Amino acid sequence: MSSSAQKLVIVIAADEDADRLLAKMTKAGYPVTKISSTGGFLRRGNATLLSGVEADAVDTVLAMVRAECRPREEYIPVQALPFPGSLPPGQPLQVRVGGAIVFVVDVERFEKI
Ligand code: 2BA
Repeated sequence: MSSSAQKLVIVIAADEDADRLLAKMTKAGYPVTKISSTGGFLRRGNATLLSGVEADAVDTVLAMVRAECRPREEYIPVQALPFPGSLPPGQPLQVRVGGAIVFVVDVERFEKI
């Protein structure tokens, strides 16, 4: 694999979506690593997937992300937040959950040692 054409796709997703995505990517032959992570705002467990792929495969991977990580809305009581004092009490907070946050970054060098 030539490192000049390689991209690192970083996907932060809900755990259950990430597991499906991981299975789909693996089945399609894309290498992927799952790291357990935690969102700073909700302090819920989520998952971070790392996948180093050729630049021309990025769109295919992103299509899989879109198919498996659909955004939805959830209403969270302010008291249930890990830092309830920072928001005024009142209506539950509407929060986007699911979906995915994706970063695509250039890989300067890739080595398998
Ligand atoms: P969390 O930080 O736990 O955020 C979960 C969801 O809560 C966010 O979904 C967003 O809908 C909402 N949210 C976050 N901060 C908020 C605020 N100050 N006020 C109201 N609602 C807020 P997403 O935006 O889809 O983010 C999902 C997870 O992706 C985040 O979990 C965090 O772990 C990660 N993430 C999002 N943007 C990131 C970034 N620029 N860099 C690194 N990680 C990021």
